[in-house]
Amino acid sequence: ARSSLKVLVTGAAGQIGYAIVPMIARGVMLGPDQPVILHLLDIEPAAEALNGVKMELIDAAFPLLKGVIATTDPIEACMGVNIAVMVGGFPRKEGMERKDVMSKNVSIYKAQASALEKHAAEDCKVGKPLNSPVLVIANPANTNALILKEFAPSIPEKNITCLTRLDHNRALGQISESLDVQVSDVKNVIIWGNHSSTQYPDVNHATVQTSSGEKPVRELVSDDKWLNAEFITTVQQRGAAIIKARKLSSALSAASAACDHIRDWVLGTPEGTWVSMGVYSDGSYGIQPGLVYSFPVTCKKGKWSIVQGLKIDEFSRAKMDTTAKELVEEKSLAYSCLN
Ligand code: NAX
Repeated sequence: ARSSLKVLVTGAAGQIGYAIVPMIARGVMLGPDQPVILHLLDIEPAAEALNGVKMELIDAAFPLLKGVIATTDPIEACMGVNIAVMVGGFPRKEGMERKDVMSKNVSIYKAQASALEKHAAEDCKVGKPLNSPVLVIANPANTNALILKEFAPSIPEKNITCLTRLDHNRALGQISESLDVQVSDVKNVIIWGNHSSTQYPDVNHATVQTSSGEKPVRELVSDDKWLNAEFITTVQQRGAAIIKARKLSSALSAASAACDHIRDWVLGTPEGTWVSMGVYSDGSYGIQPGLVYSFPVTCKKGKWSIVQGLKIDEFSRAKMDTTAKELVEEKSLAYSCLN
């Protein structure tokens, strides 16, 4: 039998936590043959609720779930983990300045970086046998991931990513709705940049599988105006639309996207398909190194690589630079909070 993988979920007593733990325990993240042990972390005020989640996991009698640790101690939570899903963070509350939220989260990610670095499984640090994924979901996701990377220098930068797959999936969903095609027939949209409203959802390379072969989305959607304006803002503003409708932020879609992100990273993307991931920039597409920026990537054997050579027009260039600029500002704000 395969040995269990230890999966850390921080913020596990929260909304996304509640949606993602059953997915992981059912094999949605790592496959139907991979046993898992869940390490759930939250903070003291949520300790009782966290224990309730643990009780429900026991009650669900998931065959793949070989153990649950529920704790408020980051060291215990990080001990020996192979995969880390960082959902815990400080939410923006009414009347709070951007800088205040940033400051709270930067200190959380700085502290958790050292807990992970010291206590995660060796393979999390050296990138074997999986690439031992660390996925940051909590906002500001890109900048939290950057801080985690900076304060966990022995974890390879390639192992630290942030979630923009939800935005990617939202873009697929919008194309599918608009063309009335199956979402599984749409592929290769791109989310560039920050997981914020400056992100750039790009359809210039996206295609749809039709009965007469693969067709560019640009060819099938006759309304350029929709693609260049409303489509983009709908994807950018989708999180706000969900909050307005549900009075709560996205949770099931975020949890599902997080499973997609890790699954594709560990098990590989299908031939000819790419996905969007927030990764440490290597300067590709003129995006300055030192930012966690969302790029199109393919994954193989636990390693992601940025899709190279895509043609970028002027319209895209401007939008890619705008979102990069916001990330530069977030980075300096984050550092000013640390000083
Ligand atoms: P909740 O507020 O329901 O849950 C967050 C949990 O984190 C709470 O239980 C809280 O006690 C815990 N927490 C706070 N500080 C912690 C710490 N230091 N260590 C461990 N746990 C801690 O939020 P939820 O709706 O689950 O969203 C979680 C995060 O995901 C938020 O930051 C949210 O903004 C972000 N999102 C990111 C998305 C993305 O695509 N990247 C989309 C969904 C979501 O909005």
